Amino acid sequence: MKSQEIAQIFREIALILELKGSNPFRIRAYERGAQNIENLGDELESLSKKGELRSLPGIGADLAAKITEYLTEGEIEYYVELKAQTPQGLLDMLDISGLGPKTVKLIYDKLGIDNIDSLEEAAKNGGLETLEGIRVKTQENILKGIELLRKTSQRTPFYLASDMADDFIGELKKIKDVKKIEIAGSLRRKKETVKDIDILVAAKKSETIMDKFTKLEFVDRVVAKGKTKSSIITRTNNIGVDLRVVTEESFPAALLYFTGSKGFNIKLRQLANKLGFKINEYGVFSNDDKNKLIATSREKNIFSLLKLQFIPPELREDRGEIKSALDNNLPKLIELKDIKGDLHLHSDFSDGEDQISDMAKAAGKLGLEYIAVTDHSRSLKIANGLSTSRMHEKIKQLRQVDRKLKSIKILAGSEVDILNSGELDYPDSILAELDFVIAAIHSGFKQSKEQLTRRIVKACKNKFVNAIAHPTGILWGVRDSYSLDFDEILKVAFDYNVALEINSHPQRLDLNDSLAFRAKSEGVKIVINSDAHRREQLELMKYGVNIARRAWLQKSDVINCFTLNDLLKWLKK
Ligand code: DGT
Ligand code: CA
Repeated sequence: MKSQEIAQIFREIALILELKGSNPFRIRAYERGAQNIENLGDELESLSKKGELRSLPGIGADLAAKITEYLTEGEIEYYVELKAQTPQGLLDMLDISGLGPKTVKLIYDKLGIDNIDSLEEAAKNGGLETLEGIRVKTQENILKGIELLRKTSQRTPFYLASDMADDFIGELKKIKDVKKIEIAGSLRRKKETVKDIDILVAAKKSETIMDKFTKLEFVDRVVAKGKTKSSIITRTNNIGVDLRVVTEESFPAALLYFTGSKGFNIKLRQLANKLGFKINEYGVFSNDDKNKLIATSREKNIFSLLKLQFIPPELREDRGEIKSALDNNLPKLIELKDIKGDLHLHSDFSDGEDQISDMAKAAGKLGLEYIAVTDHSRSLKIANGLSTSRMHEKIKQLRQVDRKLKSIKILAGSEVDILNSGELDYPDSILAELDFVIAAIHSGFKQSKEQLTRRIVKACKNKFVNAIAHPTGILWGVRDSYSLDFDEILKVAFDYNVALEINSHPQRLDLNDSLAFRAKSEGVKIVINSDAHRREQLELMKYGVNIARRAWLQKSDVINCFTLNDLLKWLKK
């Protein structure tokens, strides 16, 4: 999406300007510009063509010209120059979570530190403490931020890679020689994060395809260019993309092979051997006559040949899926269309952007039968949490809207903070008025495993709590999950009939697949929610469903796949 690419560039410009100590109004202008265009999609291009960019809030002549420059030239010269004037190491330092441009500037100006390695050394030796405003705690946080950055910079979150892959597929499909094209690798398996994007093409000849691939506008640099495989790095987000071109005959076996995972491939090959076949990336061969290729036109034919149920890519992780497929016992995995409601979303009563009625109508358009509007509770001041009196006002308004809208049921809910004591942020008298209560930790992330576990356990025991939101607190690139005694949490969730959430926000995806799998095997129910803060974000649900599929979940495992009646019955238990 061009609008998102430009928004990202504007944000970087703002950061670099801040590093340079430029005029705050100018900095703010780029930040505002980024905010106002990032969700426009194709609308941005049509406005640019009509010369109407300046009708957008926050877009003056200067920013409008830069948007048009990017749309026509694929580059913004001012940005290129700014970057060239700034040491790369300083730009890298800006990627450290919790380290803002003001501090980077301070460290650079006073100590001359202009790269992450030197920063790490200085922080370890306490060398930053000489600076005003930098405390021992700040140094520790910088070191943690560096560690997190090193860990996350190797991988890309699914949603970014998936959008990027769609852009590549869209362009590659236009090439006449391309007979078949599929995404492979961890992206096809819908992993939360991927190392790179693997794309597989079937064609007779590969030269023109490789030429065009390596010259696409999304390409920053070419790492390798060959006849069967080429690799590039993308301009946005630095994602690696591998393109492999194979013959049409080999395509099904190659797709199977390059989808992986490696562990799954090994097990599958062993099974094939036992049955008298050899499979590799070129095809399926009979073992007695090595050169005899067994024709397969589709990947699923290979599974039939091996007398296996088709194993969806999401399950190919060597977690017992081959054995289940042999026994004809694979779960019927949940699909997006099985989701009947969304039980965690926000309205403008707290920190959402849209009114209750707009959220409800948008959810109805997506085919949902019910929603719970779960605004934040009173202690969460930064998210405009509701005081008890505003909560009463909200419930009243919500019931009115619900009576008017016939197409969808609106439940009164709250995302209630679990306080440090493990008590909830509202008295029982308020909780009793709500249809759905999802409890969450939003503070004290650095407490011990015992403390955090105790808080969640205590919340589960509250009779009004129906679910726990984003149970491990992970936020991609910002913070790791906190440590919890998950066995204990599963036990109490089961005993007290509390569902655990798979939060679909693409930076959360929490529970992850292996924890959700464990929850299912302990009989604990799951709820998959969008956590939308505006209408469009209701569509994030698909990312949560991906995780649920990787966790072997069926619709019976997930409470928001229930009909409204069944859900209400479940909530009463
Ligand atoms: P990642 O790390 O997120 O990119 O994960 P994958 O699974 O996409 O890994 P990648 O890109 O290294 O390789 C793509 C697929 O190719 C992998 O899932 C299975 C297959 N593959 C790669 N290397 C090997 C190998 O050494 N042995 C086998 N059996 N398969 C391999
Ligand atoms: Ca890969």
